[in-house]
Order: sequence, then C-alpha cells, then structure tokens
Amino acid sequence: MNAQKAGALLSKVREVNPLVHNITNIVVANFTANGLLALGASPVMADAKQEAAEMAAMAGVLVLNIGTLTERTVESMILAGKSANKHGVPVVLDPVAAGATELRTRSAKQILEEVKVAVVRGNAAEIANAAGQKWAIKGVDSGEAEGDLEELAIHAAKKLNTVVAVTGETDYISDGKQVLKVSNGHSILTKVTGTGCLVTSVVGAFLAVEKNPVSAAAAALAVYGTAAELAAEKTADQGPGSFQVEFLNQLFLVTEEQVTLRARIEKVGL
Ligand code: ATP
Ligand code: TZP
Ligand code: MG
Ligand code: MG
Repeated sequence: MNAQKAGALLSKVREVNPLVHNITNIVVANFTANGLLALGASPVMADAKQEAAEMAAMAGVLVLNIGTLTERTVESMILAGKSANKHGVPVVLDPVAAGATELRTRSAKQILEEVKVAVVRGNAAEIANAAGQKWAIKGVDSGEAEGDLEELAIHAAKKLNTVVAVTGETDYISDGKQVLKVSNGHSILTKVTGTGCLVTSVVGAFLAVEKNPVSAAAAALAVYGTAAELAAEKTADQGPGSFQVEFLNQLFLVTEEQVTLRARIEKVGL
C-alpha cells in the first residue's frame, strides 16, 4: 500500500458506496453514520437480535463495537458475526475499553473466539488487553504508552490470528508478519468523541472494497488522517466543535489527489 493506492481506494469506496452494517455504541452512532455518509459509504445501524444476522448477510462489511455493550447487544454481535462469516462478509471489531472492566475484556475475547474477525482496530490499551496483555486504560482512553506499538501490533496479530490496527499519534497495522506505519492525523482528533469508533467503521468501508485487510486498514487510516489534517488546518484558531463539523466536510471533500500527495504510509520492521 502506498499513497497513490490509498487515494485510488478512496475513489473505489465512493464508486461502490458499500453498505456498512454497524452494531455500535450509543455515544457515536450518529457521528459514525454521518462520517460514513460523508466519506461515500452507506451506513446502517441494526442491533436487534431478530434482524442482526439478516442485515449482516446483505452488507459489504460488518463493524462490531463494544462501546456501550449489554448482554443483548453482545448476543446480536455474535449472531451477526457468524452470519457475516457464513456469507463471506468481512468483520471488523473495535474492542472499546477492553481491559477497563471484566465484562469488556471477556466480551472482546468471546467475539474474537466465536467470530472470524478480519481487522481489530483499537488504541494501544484496548489491543493489548484484547490480546491478553495487561496495559493501563482509563475508561475508553488509552493509558500512557507503555511499550513499543510496532511490537504490540505484531504480537496481537499473531495472538489473535487477525490483522490488527493500533492507532494513536502514529498508527501501526500488522498481520503478524509485515507492519505498515501511517503517520497522518492530528491531535485534536482526541478531543472529539467517536473519532476512534468512526475510524473503525471507515476501515470497514475500505475492507468492503479491498480484500487485503492490511492494505484496506492502512489506506483507511491514511485517508482519515489526511481529512483530519485538512480540517485542522481550516479550523486552526478554533476548538473541537468547529473541527468536528469541518472534519465531516473534509471526509466528503478530500480528493484522491490530496491523499496521493499527503498520505504517509511506510513499511517498517521485519
Ligand atoms: P483513545 O480513546 O485512546 O483516543 P480511540 O479509540 O479514540 O482511542 P485513537 O487512537 O484516538 O482512537 O484514533 C482515532 C484516530 O485519531 C486515528 O485515525 C488516529 O490516527 C488519530 N489520532 C489519535 N491521536 C492522534 C495524535 N496525537 N496525532 C495524530 N492523530 C491522532
Ligand atoms: N463511552 C463509551 S463508548 C464511548 C464513550 C465515551 C465513545 C468512545 O469513542 P472513541 O472513538 O473510542 O473515542
Ligand atoms: Mg481518540
Ligand atoms: Mg475507541
């Protein structure tokens, strides 16, 4: 994956307009739907156990997010996940706040055991805890960086037998062998709730049009980070409220050419 290919994949997302089935949390549902629409995907939120499997079967991708999990929604996630697996629909997981409570850690692990997940996207603490490593976490926010994020991405990918995307100031994507590093983005993303959850769904939108999960995740993170940089430039003297609105604008406006010029994707490690 490189900047040019990331730009081309953005155009493919817009052309295909994939159906992204989200079972997500109550904090970010609206922001996620608007972000996906702005980018060029077609979001649907459907978490009733009576319809989750049916919706997943017809989607381009299924995104599971445990941000405000309940026994009921975890049951729906597993039903939807199994249906997606059966119908060849890729599945992405955001293990929000795994490690913060026993329920979250256990549920993230249960989903990973019962559903074949193509990409797990989280902050360092969430990825580490989902992969059985202890890492401090404060609610939904990652604790201080304790270790090497490149190593963490490789270790977690091997342990979970999936592709892992660890995000933060720099993002690391690994399948346990290769590692890609994405250096786009802006720190003001951390001041708007749901920017992690939305990026997980954006990874899903890219995965719906690109089978290789490492390529899809790297392209999605680079496009997302580029839109954030453009929005931060436009709202430089303002706060997170203006940034949030402009970020949605830039997810809509960012062009293939801008991504080709600005995406910073590098191969690292092994
Ligand atoms: P946390 O709750 O710890 O913030 P999160 O689930 O919100 O985690 P992030 O790691 O914040 O997820 O990632 C969301 C997006 O923000 C990603 O695209 C990431 O690259 C970007 N990002 C996060 N922090 C920074 C930063 N300091 N500089 C640039 N981009 C960042
Ligand atoms: N509480 C439960 S889910 C959630 C909060 C604040 C949203 C987390 O969103 P993100 O994208 O991980 O910052
Ligand atoms: Mg964040
Ligand atoms: Mg998060």
